[in-house]
Amino acid sequence: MVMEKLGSSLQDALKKLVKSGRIDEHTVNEVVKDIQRAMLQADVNVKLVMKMSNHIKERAMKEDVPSGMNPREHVIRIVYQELINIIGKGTDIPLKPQKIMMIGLQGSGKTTTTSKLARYFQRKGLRPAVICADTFRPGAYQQLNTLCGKLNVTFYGEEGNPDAVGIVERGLKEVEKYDVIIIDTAGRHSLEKDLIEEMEQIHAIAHPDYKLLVLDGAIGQQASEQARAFNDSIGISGVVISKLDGTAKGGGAISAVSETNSSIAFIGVGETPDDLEKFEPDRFISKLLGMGDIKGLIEKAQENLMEEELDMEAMMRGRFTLKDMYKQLETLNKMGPMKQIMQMLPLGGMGVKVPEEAYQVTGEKLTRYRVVMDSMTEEEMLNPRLIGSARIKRISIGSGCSPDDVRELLKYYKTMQNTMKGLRGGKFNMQKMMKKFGM
Ligand SMILES: Nc1nc2c(ncn2[C@@H]2O[C@H](COP(=O)(O)OP(=O)(O)O)[C@@H](O)[C@H]2O)c(=O)[nH]1
Ligand SMILES: [Mg+2]
Repeated sequence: MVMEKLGSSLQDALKKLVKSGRIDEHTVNEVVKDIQRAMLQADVNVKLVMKMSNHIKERAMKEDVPSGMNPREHVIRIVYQELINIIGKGTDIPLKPQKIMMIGLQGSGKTTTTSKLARYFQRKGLRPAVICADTFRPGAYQQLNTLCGKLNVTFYGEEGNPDAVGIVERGLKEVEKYDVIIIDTAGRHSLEKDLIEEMEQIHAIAHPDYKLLVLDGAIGQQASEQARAFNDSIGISGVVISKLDGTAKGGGAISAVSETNSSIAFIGVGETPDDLEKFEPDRFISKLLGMGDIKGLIEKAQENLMEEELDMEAMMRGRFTLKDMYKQLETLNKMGPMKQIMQMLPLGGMGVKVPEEAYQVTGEKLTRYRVVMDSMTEEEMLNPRLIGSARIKRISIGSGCSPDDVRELLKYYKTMQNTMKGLRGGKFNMQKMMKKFGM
């Protein structure tokens, strides 16, 4: 998927900043070049890429690094803000009675998205009805009728009647008692004049509250031209990018959104009626930057970490003892599965590679680790280097575990200690970090 591909190249670019501790023009240029390459490969429009990278360069060099932020965080924050500028905050389609008109070229995913939306509103407790105004594509009536039938959604259409405008007029009367009325329109292979005219007529009759343009995530630069034409004609109130589950690079659609000053409402991630995701810019960009799910992390962190904040700073200073690890494991275990938590931490964006073993502590192992550690002396907990084979034997007997269990724990401790070392340059403090990103 686009996000992962573009994301991993952006992460690589940002890693360069880790190596160089301060911001100099050369490093910024290097990073920006990498970002440009990543975005161009994802099909983002050249002009847009140039504009964005110039902004990043200018701001990174000119703006003072905010106090308490290191140069790398400073640049990450700028990249984050510039991406938000391009991708937009997203369009929120409210959960209330309304009319929605679907527009877009043939094959973009309008009909599929129509059924997904019907399902979406249905799940939220609103009663949807769908009108088929596609009189152009053979089988359009059947396709939508079948989809609606499966979902138990009310459907209006007139098979064989070519008069799309009349169908909409009659359909609206027929389903006026429903909460959300979705009108699926016809596409063409390209932007033909008669498509635009028909769309304008339907628009004039239906007075939709929202006009959602469906853009195929796989199309490249034509996306902008399409979006412009639709926008000039009836206006776009939101965009759905479809097919982001496949190999689509998405950059074309993102460019179109930026160019027409519209914003994304949903993304389509599959062919079934449930494969629709409400667009959330934070999540989308967090993914692009490899910073994990920032929002989700905040929520969890607020619930759990407030009361027992990990002394990350002390650990960063190099004092990461077995005692710290014990506390850390307990806190993290309270928060949820280790892997999930680790993935939410912005380690990737900070250039820290978390070894796979760090993820593999299950609740069961945690219990065993605790038993082992309970048989250690305070001195050993604070200075694990003291633990040689004689002590391993003693601890294993005392805890009823095998010497291998003790060794495994020590090995795990070493891994975690190294990870902490990697973080040290970053002065990592979750809450501070989130504040910096305006969370
Ligand atoms: N994988 C995937 N396929 C999609 C998605 N949205 C639509 N499609 C497929 O794209 C094709 C065209 O979709 P359709 O809704 O008929 O497009 P329309 O001509 O704009 O109405 C169909 O085969 C759909 O199953 C999506 O999000 N993911
Ligand atoms: Mg269709």
